[in-house]
Amino acid sequence: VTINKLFESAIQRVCRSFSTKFDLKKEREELHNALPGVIDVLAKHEKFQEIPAADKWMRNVLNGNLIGGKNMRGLTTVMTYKIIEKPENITEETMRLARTLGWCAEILQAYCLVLDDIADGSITRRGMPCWYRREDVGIANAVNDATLIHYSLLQILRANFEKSPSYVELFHNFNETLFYTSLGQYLDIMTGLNNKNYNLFTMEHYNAIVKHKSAYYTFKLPITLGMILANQFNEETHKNVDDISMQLGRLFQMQDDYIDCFGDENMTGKMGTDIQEGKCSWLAVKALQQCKPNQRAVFTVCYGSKEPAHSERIKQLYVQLKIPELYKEEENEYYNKIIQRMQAVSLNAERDLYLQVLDSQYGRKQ
Ligand code: DMA
Ligand code: MG
Ligand code: MG
Ligand code: MG
Repeated sequence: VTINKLFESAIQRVCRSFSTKFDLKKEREELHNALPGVIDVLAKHEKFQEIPAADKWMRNVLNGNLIGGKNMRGLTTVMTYKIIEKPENITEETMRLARTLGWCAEILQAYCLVLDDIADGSITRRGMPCWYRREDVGIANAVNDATLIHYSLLQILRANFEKSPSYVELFHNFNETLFYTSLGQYLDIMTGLNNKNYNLFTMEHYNAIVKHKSAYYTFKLPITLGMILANQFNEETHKNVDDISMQLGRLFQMQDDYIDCFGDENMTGKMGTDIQEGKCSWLAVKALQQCKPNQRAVFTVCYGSKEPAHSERIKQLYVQLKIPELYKEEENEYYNKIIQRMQAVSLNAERDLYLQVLDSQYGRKQ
């Protein structure tokens, strides 16, 4: 608790010195107000005259998968642009473009989540049934909807940036991010289907999973988008963005794994499935590091099983092994390490940006 408090006051001190303090609440509202306009460009497509029902369905798909989340990726995009851009260059139009790119990052996530929930056998997301489990959707639609969502992203990007010199670079970034995320999902899925062979559950393997499945699309993409829009994505910023995004991604996914097991469902809006699915989570890796042979035997029997009593047994084992305490410790250590890395950034605005992104993330329960 004292360590937590220490870090809290440290971040507050850092925050007070920000030259541009980003107002998350206000920006979230503005982001939301921009969504109908962002989606409207899709309706211009001639195909909707031929198939009018599809217009309504696509809006339904996008609204159903874009609303209700924290909009962290969208906000990070806008935050980056606003903090990095020279104040004299910020206009209503450039802010509209920043929010549009923010929504594109959110759309990329929506695409990933629709499929991730099917892959993970998840039940709820954002306090609702997962998209594939909704009565008016079902798995056949959901799989196809992923393609519709992906198309929307590319079309919105084209409608807004086709004539911009950065169109190709933006396009490339979305494409690469999707590729890296899918590589991460591949590692995540194949380790989950492990036939009780837990030799792969190492911290090195875990780091590779989370770097790919989480860090690129959650941090590197949104920050890169904001920097491209501000014309500030260059060799120097790239190195910082890359390093810091990977660290933030690691912290973020470690938290995601923790709340999958120990979080409050009313806060997270999602029921955990990592234990049942036999995922290579931070908790599982840490537990296997601490296990005595008899505990490892319990782990091997109960992990990756759909039996509720087995999941409970794993949670008990985590508590016995003091995994929550180890988690708090490592979270603080990691947080400290990231602050140190950020302090080494020489440009003031860029350093402020990273610290504010971290600030908007730390200690989350959702
Ligand atoms: C998230 O992994 C990664 C992607 C690419 C969606 P996860 O399955 O742990 O996410 P969640 O806990 O939100 O289902
Ligand atoms: Mg999942
Ligand atoms: Mg998953
Ligand atoms: Mg998770």
